[in-house]
Amino acid sequence: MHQISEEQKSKTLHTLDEFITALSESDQFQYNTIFRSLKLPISVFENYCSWSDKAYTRNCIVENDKFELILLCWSVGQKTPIHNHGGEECWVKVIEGDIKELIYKTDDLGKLSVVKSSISTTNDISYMIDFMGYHSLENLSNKRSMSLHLYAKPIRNCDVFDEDSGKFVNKKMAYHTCSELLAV
Ligand code: 2CO
Ligand code: FE2
Repeated sequence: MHQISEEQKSKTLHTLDEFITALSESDQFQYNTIFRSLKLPISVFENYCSWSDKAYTRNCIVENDKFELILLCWSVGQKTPIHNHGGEECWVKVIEGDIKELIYKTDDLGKLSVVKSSISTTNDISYMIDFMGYHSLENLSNKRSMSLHLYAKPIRNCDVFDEDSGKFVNKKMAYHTCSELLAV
């Protein structure tokens, strides 16, 4: 497979096409650098956003065997359940707004407790992987927020905490919208 050069890897990526090409042509260990090289105007995401009163929306920009790039759109007060990432790596960049992240771990009895709480604002990046625990994200802004999520590989299923039963259930992930870039 063609490898992108060291020079290309560290250069700022100004378009979604450049970003997607860099990911497609690289190995997963390079994704952290590539994700952090991204500098896109917010207008890029106008084509991908959708909103719901019921829950945050998952809008697929690109999905292939190697990675999944999705735009999450958060109305006021919306949050995720506590969940893991199906063994995959997860990078999150806040495109606009304020997002609160709580990280949880389970003890020997399976009881959940918060081990870290942080707030990310526009352009902040965070990383998550299952050995760090479970997490939940919440839109803290008093208006809509958007965040860009890179998963490698794509997350097909993950464990989601069911507040009623107090247990994790394995759930299949779904999109609210899918971009035509899917066909690329
Ligand atoms: N993992 C959640 C999802 O893909 C969003 S929280 O950030 O990883 O729906
Ligand atoms: Fe997550």
